Amino acid sequence: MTTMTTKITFHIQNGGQLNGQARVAGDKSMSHRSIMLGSLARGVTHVTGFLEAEDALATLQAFRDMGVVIEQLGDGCVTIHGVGKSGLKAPTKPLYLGNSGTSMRLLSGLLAGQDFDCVLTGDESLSKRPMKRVTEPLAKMGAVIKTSEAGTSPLYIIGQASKLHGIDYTMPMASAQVKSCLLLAGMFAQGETTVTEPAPTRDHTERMLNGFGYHVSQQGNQASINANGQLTACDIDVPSDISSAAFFLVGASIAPNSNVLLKHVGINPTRTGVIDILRLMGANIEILNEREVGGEPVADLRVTSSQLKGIAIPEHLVPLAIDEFPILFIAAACATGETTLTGAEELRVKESDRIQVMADGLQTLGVNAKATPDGMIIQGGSMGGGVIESHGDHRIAMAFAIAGLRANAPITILDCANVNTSFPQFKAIAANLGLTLTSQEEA
Ligand code: SPQ
Repeated sequence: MTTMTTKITFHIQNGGQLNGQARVAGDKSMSHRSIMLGSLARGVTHVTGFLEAEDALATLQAFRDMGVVIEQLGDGCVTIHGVGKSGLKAPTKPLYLGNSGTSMRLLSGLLAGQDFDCVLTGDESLSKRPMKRVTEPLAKMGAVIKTSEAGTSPLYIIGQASKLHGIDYTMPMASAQVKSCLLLAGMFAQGETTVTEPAPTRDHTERMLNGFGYHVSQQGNQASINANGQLTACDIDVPSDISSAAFFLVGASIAPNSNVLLKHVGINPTRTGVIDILRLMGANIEILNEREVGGEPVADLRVTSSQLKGIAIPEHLVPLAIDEFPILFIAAACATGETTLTGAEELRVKESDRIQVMADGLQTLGVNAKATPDGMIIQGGSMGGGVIESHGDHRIAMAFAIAGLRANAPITILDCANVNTSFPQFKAIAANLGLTLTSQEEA
């Protein structure tokens, strides 16, 4: 177990191929939501495939801090003894949410209408991320939340039990976190809350609420909810996270003589932009054994090596692949020709500025990559080695680890401890499939 102050450095021996099969970590978005909704349900919810990584565990701890009994039984099995919609208790200390934007933004909505006050805090990166996108629409619903002047956390939430009211809100950006935050607040508001999104975003909150028997109506780009429902405990099987699988979809595409089978991956259509983009680039990805598990589509994915080609990434795919751009930029660097990304300014406010940090890292490896305000232009070609600063962003660290498969010299990646926020088994699975990765830990 690493501590928050442990520094982890990855060393990647260049070259190699990926072969074999793997079941990657459970879906992070669904794991968060399973704890939130299971806690508010009546009865006992059993979760399998839960992501036991720092972000989802921060959500789990927050609910324990609010009096919910949650048992971790090992191997992704979690039992939640739901307390009902009005059963949460005031925490005795600030709720610490680590690196997790999803925890903070969804909890701000869920907690705005409680009969107690609370404080939400996070690590250095989370404390810099924009929270006005949730606090402003929540204020329109009657919520009282204090932030820093810049609109960042800590968030001081003054509970407004029975005082919230529904709103009709059109989001200025495509964000599943903002949508989910407002739907969760809407469960405690008088009247109807309707959220309109400018482009489709992940709909796990809507699907899971319906799975718990809480009606959310969805029409086109609108989702509506009111306070008249109750959540009834159910069993949840969390599939593998396509955002974690994406590292191997790209790895096996760019490394010669590779053939990887990724088992039980969530292929919700609001998450599969990475497959669509890679296929447009010429990747060989087969979707096998499609099935539905607990209201979410799941499949096995087979990927084999291919010569990728550069493309102009269609903007409508951007929100459907929003977390996969760090690894897609590596795919672009290995492709023939130019890849351009536009309409992705949201990447600048993730765990790091993923446009700038990836452009800097690619340039370190000798790739012609140019950051633009809302995306990147990458000329594919060869990649060298070097030392990469990941800025503590898990997806940057894992993306450059995979780049090692095609680099012509070793790559060292600094500040990799946060890989544990979303994919603690990354190193073991990557090594098992064929990546030569060693890590060094320092207190
Ligand atoms: O939780 P966090 O830190 O915001 O995680 C990220 C990630 O890369 O893991 C974003 F940095 O995923 C978000 C994602 O980008 C998870 C998420 C969700 O579960 O609802 C939605 C997306 O964020 P947004 O801002 O587009 O709503």
